[in-house]
Amino acid sequence: MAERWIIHADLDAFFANAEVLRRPELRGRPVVVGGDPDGRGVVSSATYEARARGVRSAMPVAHARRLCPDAVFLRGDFAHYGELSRRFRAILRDLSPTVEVASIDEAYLDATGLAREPGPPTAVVETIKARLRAEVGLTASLGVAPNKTLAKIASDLRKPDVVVLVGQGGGAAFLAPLPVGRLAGVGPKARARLAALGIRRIGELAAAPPVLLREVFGERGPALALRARGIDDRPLEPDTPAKSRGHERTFARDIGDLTALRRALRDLSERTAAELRRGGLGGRIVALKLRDSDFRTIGRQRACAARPTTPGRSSPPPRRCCARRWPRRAPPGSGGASACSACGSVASARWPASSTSSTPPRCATSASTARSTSSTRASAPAR
Ligand code: TTP
Ligand code: MG
Ligand code: MG
Repeated sequence: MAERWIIHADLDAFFANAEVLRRPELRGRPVVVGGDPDGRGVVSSATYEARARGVRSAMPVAHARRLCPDAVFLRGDFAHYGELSRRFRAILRDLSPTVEVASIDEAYLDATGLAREPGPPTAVVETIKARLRAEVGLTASLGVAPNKTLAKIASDLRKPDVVVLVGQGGGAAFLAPLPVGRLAGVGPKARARLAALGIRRIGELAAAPPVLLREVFGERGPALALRARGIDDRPLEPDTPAKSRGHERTFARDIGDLTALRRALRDLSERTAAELRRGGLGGRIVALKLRDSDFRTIGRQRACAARPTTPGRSSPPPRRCCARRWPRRAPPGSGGASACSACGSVASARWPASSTSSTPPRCATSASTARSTSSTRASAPAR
């Protein structure tokens, strides 16, 4: 059987480098893309020159400004990034019929059988890098490995502008020394629990008794144990629709007034619902995210009875479902937010309520990254 080769490509400092691309005078300078530099937005992306000074994604822009006062701060231009992302994906699709888009700047490509001789698909890798430079003007880091887990971790390991190869059968040894947090699905809470058990590296996780992993990760334990050993036979899922839609807003000043927060929540919910309607989508789970002035984030989510996102009905679910579980007193600086859901099969079947069409709705094709004071989000589509 042909050796399986998966390439994971992730553009380097995407939004920030996209800005440098159209303003060559910024090349070599620290550039930060995020919310209002004089306000309270968060950093979306920073060039590696800015990162060398400690600037990181999701950091408050004000903090980034303190670390790197001479950086060029820019607001995002999503139309520009969307066009570059489209060109990036087109190159990958030219090279393989099986491409899974994972986010605006990353995708997996199945390169199995594309190499002329046994061994890694070197020519495909070189073509991706060369075409990206020539046709998009950007660099990416590539992970080349026998499966998705390994390729994804490899692409992120030594950014920017590198290719990291994990050979056939080399997965376990490659992963063993890495911190457990590198594995998808091992978040801060799981990391803390594992650390308490003396497990910090992926190799230690791979060797942990199954019963212990089940205790920490529940049903996901066995799958995670396999991944920790470098085993992952998940196929690529080309054209997977995004699982959620949402909106968020960072307020220019702290808001502790619940009425104002509810108004903002309604506005965000309406925008999310309008977007779902435009796409012929429905939703089932409503999620609310609120961040306070100390940048602590609180999240709540709840499945609602299936309902179409008609104008009259789009706003109530977030409040009814989520407000109940909200902290009694909104913390100062908070922004309300919410809403997400997905066209789970029940919701899909009922959408749109007035339609005579028996075709289930099409699901979202992209989702924004939620990262700020408040957000609304709809998730979980099924075709
Ligand atoms: P990433 O690939 O995570 O980050 P990056 O491309 O800026 O940097 P690198 O890959 O070299 O580490 O995300 C891609 C883009 O998505 C990023 O340029 C901006 C946007 N983004 C956000 O808006 N919010 C976020 O929290 C993250 C992580 C990314
Ligand atoms: Mg990137
Ligand atoms: Mg990325």
